[in-house]
Amino acid sequence: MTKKAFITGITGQDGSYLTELLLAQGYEVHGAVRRTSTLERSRLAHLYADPAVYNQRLFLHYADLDDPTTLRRVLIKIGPRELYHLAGQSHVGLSFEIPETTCEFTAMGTLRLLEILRDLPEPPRFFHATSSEIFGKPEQSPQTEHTPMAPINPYGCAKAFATQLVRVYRASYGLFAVNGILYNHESPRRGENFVTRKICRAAATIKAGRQDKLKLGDISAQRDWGHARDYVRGMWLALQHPTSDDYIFATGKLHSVQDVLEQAFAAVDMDWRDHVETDPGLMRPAEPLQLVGDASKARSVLRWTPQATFAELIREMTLSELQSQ
Ligand code: F7E
Repeated sequence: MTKKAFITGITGQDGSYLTELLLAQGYEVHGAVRRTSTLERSRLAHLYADPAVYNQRLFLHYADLDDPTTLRRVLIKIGPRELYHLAGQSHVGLSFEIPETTCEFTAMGTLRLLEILRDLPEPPRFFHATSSEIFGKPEQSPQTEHTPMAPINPYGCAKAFATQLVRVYRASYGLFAVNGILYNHESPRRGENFVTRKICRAAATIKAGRQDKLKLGDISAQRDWGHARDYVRGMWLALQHPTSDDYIFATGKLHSVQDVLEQAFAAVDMDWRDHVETDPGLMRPAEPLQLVGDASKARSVLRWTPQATFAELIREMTLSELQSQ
């Protein structure tokens, strides 16, 4: 029988890579899309345009995290075996501007899904894409699945709430529910307001002579950056394991925003120092400290290892931007 998967956030970076992986594995893939008049589906455009795939093995449904009745109806109709919950307001800086919307979708949206699963006679295996932002200012570095949560922004708080609820529903109702604690993961499909894409895009546009300056916030900020394609493979592996648990997905290596600048501008033979300006408006009220993950558990239990290096990732992103100039 064909395996069916359902994805919230299918039009996002991770949703598009996961869709490709699942289709390659022979799955029938269903995704929830928001009811908006402009349909932002560019990351799925190549699949959408393929008559052998769209509406044959890939199906999109109007459903949203603030509309549980519709979600329930769609899930009952499809009967997926696996559910990947990737949707939510995922921009940390923006979460300071729109904290209620962030909590509504990221925290309450997850609770609503868990409540639906709890009622289903045969609930699907559930993957929750949570975030290193739950650790905020962590007591230990690198972090493990046992590091206490200490979020320092509205997004991290919403993710911490949802992460703990996944644990509660797993323990209390026996749901097969996984928290994937994902560190920053990027690709040419990353949203344009995240720092790696912003930098790689600017490097290519400056190279093409259509931009001169790039405004950034704190370039000393450090993150553990991996490739999104590696991380969606981890999501899938976590749902194939016989039991459900929490897993860190990370490279274990810290780099600064300045390292991203160096790699991206080197890929186009330029010096970033000639083009970068600091904009105090892009500084965040609070910055996490030393968010770097220890993925030993995913490595030993799931046999997951990230393939792409930081240098390969930033180069791939910058060259992809050059091509679209
Ligand atoms: O910022 C600094 C900024 O917005 C990275 C999301 O996927 O990963 C992501 O959250 C760093 C921060 O990602 C600019 O202050 C400097 O220190 O690319 P970002 P993020 O906040 O780490 C986690 C794991 C998630 O879960 C999130 O959903 O870069 N930074 N200057 C800047 N950041 C941005 N966006 N723009 C700047 O101009």
